[in-house]
Amino acid sequence: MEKSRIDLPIGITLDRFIKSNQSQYPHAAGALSQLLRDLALASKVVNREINKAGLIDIMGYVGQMNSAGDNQQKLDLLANTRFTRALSKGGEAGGIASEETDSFVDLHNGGKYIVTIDPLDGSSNIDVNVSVGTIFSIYKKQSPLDEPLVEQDFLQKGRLQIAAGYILYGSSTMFVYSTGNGVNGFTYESTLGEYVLSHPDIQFGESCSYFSMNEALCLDIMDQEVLNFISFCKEERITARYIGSLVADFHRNLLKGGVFLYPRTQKYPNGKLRLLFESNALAFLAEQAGGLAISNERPILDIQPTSIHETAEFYVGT
Ligand code: AHM
Ligand code: MG
Repeated sequence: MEKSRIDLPIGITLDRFIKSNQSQYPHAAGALSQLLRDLALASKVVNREINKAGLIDIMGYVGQMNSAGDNQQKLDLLANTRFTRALSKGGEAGGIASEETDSFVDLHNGGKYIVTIDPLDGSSNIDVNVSVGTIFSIYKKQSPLDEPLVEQDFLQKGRLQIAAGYILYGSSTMFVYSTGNGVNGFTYESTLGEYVLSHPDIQFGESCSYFSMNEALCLDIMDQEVLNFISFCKEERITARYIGSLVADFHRNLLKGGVFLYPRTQKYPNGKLRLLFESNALAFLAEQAGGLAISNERPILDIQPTSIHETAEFYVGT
């Protein structure tokens, strides 16, 4: 049977995998493990809601916008509620910052970890039965544990992530994460209600099979180098694939080899994707999988964020 990097067989459940990982660190108290389990549990609930979205009245817009100016969908808010509730009940996260809320939430429990999350990414695909995802990052709280959370606790370089991952709600549902020791992917087995290890020690393919970007933006792209790169991809006959759901686009490129681009445009002069909620988590996974993630010609993980909803141009892949 195939083995993962920490020598666990395909088919092992996420719970057992997390436990085995923890046992490699004798002084670990289990808080991170519990946090990961809380995220997995919430994702199962969200997965259930997404699967029945066409049958009950949870599709469509709420009629309000989030801080980035995106129209909020009912499922965006539902996912936000589910993850926030799971994390606050779980008690291991001291605070949460979500793409769907203006500011962070202090859970006032002395928890040593904080979570940044995009509860449901790919909003434009929610109502049309196309893959969407959840993206999360876990950091250590920087201020003293007995003091209230401050914004600065969330403004950490991506390099300081303790763990990061995503859940892809696609033709199957997957939980893919890393604690800095490789990337492992788990597929949801709905009859068991468990994630099981299906993609151990994921590495980017060496060749670049795909390039992914919204080509309708080409007339608005602000950097000639990006246009040159797109021309290069076309000259090399690299196949274009763009879903418009970051998790799904990233996942395909991770497994098959490819590059995702969201450059600076006239509409989004600093790029569209959020550093804390989207790019940093995927950059962490990309580096763990032997790929690269850059912004403004440097590793995106080295950017010092200055605000919670900050965006950055984003190039990630093989
Ligand atoms: P969202 O957080 O409002 O869903 O927006 C993020 C999404 C990403 O999933 C995707 O890569 C990108 O926006 C698509 O943007 P565009 O429609 O400009 O191509
Ligand atoms: Mg998003």
